[in-house]
Amino acid sequence: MSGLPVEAIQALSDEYPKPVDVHFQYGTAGFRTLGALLDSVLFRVGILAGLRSKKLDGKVIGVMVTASHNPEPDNGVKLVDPRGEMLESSWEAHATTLANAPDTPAFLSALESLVKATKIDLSKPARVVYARDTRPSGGALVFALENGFKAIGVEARNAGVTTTPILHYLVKAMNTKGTKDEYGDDSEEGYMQKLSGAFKKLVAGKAPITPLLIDCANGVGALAGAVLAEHLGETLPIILENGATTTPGALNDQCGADFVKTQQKLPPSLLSILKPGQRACSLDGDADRLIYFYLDERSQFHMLDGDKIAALVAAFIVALVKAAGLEGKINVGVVQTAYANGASTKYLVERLPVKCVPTGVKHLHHAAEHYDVGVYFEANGHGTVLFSPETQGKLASYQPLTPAQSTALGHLKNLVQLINQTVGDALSDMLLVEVVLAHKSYSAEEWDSLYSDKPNRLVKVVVRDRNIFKTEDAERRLVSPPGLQAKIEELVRRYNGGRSFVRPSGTEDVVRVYAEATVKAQADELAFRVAGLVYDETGGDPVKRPKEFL
Ligand code: G16
Repeated sequence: MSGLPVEAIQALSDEYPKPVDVHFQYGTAGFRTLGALLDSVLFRVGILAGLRSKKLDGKVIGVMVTASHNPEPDNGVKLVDPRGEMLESSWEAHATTLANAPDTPAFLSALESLVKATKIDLSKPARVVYARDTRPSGGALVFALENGFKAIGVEARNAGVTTTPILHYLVKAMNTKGTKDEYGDDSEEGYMQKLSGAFKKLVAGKAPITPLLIDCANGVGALAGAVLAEHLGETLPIILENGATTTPGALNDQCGADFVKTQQKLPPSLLSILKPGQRACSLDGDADRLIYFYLDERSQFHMLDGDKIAALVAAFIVALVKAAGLEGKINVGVVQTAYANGASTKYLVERLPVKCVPTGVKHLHHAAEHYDVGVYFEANGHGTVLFSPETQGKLASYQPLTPAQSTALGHLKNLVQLINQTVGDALSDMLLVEVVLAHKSYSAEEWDSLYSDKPNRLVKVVVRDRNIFKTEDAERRLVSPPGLQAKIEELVRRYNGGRSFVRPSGTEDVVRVYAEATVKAQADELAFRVAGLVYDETGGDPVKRPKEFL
């Protein structure tokens, strides 16, 4: 026996039986499915988080209860490692194994195997900080999680209802507290002060910023956004919209970053509110994604997605590095995924090193760590900028030769404070965008004109088993089901400027199809044709075949 508190675990575990016939998977962003199915998973994750902390000598682990952009009835949970980054991938498999143990004896035996295989010293302390978003199912799920903590003996801190990025910040702040690398005060107030303080320094002396409208997706971003707005005061006037956090069914419904990105249109609730030329942005349900948009003078909608944010920010940082006299000493690179618009990739590769990796923050984050300054953004608005520890050291010790170099160096140092480097953070990214726009005196329209997006379309296909879809080459090619990739390529060849790929979602039970072409109608047609291929190839019910699939 490994010394696990078997009786305590057993007694509580029996209260959280695993639903029969459900297979759980720790996917792109943890476990995610209908909230009503997740009690047993949350209890088990409570224990897993405790073990992860023990394995890491009592370092604080984070647990976030959220399903982010998914519909309100969904919920989910993800673990955060001590530096505020996503759970180490080898532990994702352990999480999946534990979640799928059919009953308490099997769960206990899986725990024993984990403790043995990973050589966990159970006498070590376990410390966890946890939070949840505003979903109605969150309270009960947190209760199950707390019982998991109780079963294994975790010193747990409840961070309440907050955004995913604030939880990541807290993990890093708690683990660096009192060290020379202290990330910030380990409280929401500390987070707000850090961001707003850096923002105020960065826009000092710039022309007053016009009001920014924020669509909060009726989620937790509305709560954090209101606090941030108070800290920012006049420096960034904010108008919060879609803040109905307690209205049943409102979360992510017809609003939020995922709606804007996938529908490529204004949330209906903003139709009579947004004025032509005014800047606006959407957060998602847990405020880790950001999409900007505006209406031109003819009231035409224009979207500025994660790719546009990457282009804006990367160019700004490159210019600052040069102005500081650090060109050649600090290299800036960009990380994207296959969803990046072809025009954005073209724009970026002409200026910087660019890498393409599979979907999922963890892949982008790790790739970005290889650059001195790594800018990573998914087209869906997820992203941040990482300054490597060596780069931060260089910035700290560098002696500028001129006042202009000194100013640029100061801006770079303040950016390090402004940007939440633990994970993509909609509020921090929004401040970053506002800083760049203020420095460049850009309107949303001028920013938009950096390059023109290629027309594109994203379609979801519901299939019987999305696990049969396997990809390679950073998800740009399918290797399974056999033969399907060749058919997709055959179709793509018929479209001018065509590009398309297919991959299984890691957060929803669907397969995603992306297509681009030179003309919008052709991008739509290509996407629906590929979706039709995917549907038919996988034996979809002909009666349920969506009529738009060609
Ligand atoms: C999560 C991940 C993102 C990913 C998105 C969609 O976002 O953190 O990296 O792009 O899911 O993933 P998939 O296409 O596999 O469903 P969020 O905002 O839902 O946590």
